[in-house]
Amino acid sequence: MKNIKKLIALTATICILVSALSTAAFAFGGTAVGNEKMDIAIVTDKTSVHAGDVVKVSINISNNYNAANMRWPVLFDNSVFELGTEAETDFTAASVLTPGTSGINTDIDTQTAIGAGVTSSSFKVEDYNAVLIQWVAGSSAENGTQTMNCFNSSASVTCFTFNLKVKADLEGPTAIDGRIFIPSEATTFYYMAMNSKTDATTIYTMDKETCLMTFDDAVVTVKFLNPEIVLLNESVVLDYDNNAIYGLAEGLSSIEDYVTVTDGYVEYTRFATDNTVAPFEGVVGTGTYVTFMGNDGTNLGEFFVVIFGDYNGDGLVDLEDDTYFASIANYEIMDYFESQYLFLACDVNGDGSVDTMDATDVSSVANYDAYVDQTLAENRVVSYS
Ligand SMILES: [Ca+2]
Ligand SMILES: [Ca+2]
Repeated sequence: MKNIKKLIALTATICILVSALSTAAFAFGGTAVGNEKMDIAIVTDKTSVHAGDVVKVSINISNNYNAANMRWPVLFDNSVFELGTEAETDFTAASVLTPGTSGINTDIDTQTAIGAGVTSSSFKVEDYNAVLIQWVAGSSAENGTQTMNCFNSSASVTCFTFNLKVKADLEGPTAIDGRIFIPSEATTFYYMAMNSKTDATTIYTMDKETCLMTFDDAVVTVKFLNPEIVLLNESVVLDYDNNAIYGLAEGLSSIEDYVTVTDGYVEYTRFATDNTVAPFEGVVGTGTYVTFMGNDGTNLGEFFVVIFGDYNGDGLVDLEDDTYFASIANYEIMDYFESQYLFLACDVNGDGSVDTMDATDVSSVANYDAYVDQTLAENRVVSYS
């Protein structure tokens, strides 16, 4: 409700602004330059999610004119996403837009958001929900001159962010795509601009024909753990973003104590460090490729094994890996950049990069001073002392 009030307040602000501009010293006397354009990209902080996750949505904008007002109807698949509480939605206008007035209306239907004139059957209320974002430039005195804080940026910058929730009751097993977008057909955009930020008589408005706008959508894929795949140990992680399985132990010959398949089985092959497929040799190490199969032949999911610190894939972290890590630290081995599972295995301390710190960690393991706790998310090398 607060958000609606915010938008009503915004609308009032616009009216006041417009009337002040037209009745006082300000007037709509400006003219469009003729080359006005704006590019709007919707970007999410993740593209692969699970039911119940939160997705941070950014509206990134570049333009070539002094925008004094912007309004964006953002639609999203309502079968996939929902809005949380106001606190969870956490609508934020970036500091590049301040001082100014921003608001989000989260309690608005699709049709109202995009405009009643848009009759396209592509945007049915039963398929999409919407939020309406609006911003009005404020003014400030710069060197004694009243200046409107217009938005004008040739580089794409994040102007707004808000959160969407992936519905918690979504069920697989097939992955579902959810789309977040601004329909170019919308009639509710607001195109107020100024020739000069310090001259309020130069305000003008544009329309679709006089301001070219492009829109990039965001697509988020919701993936599901197939209920046939049963985790037997709470330390094991099926990482869908990286197609990796970890949280195992060193020296395993199978993963049967960690994961099982109801009415099915696990197939093993192996990826050598040169990324070629090789036969499984009874050793579960980095690069072992497990496929969870149903007895009816259904492929239920495929994952690379990651044993942190095991570069050569023999399932152990030892002196051989230490030698490889010395080469990695000297930039003589770079192939871990080409395979996400190998990168994960080489980032032993879990800080997001592969460097000398990981090499030092593996060295201390090779020298029997420490061991790798495969169940930890970071700082996995634990000293014996
Ligand atoms: Ca090894
Ligand atoms: Ca690291």
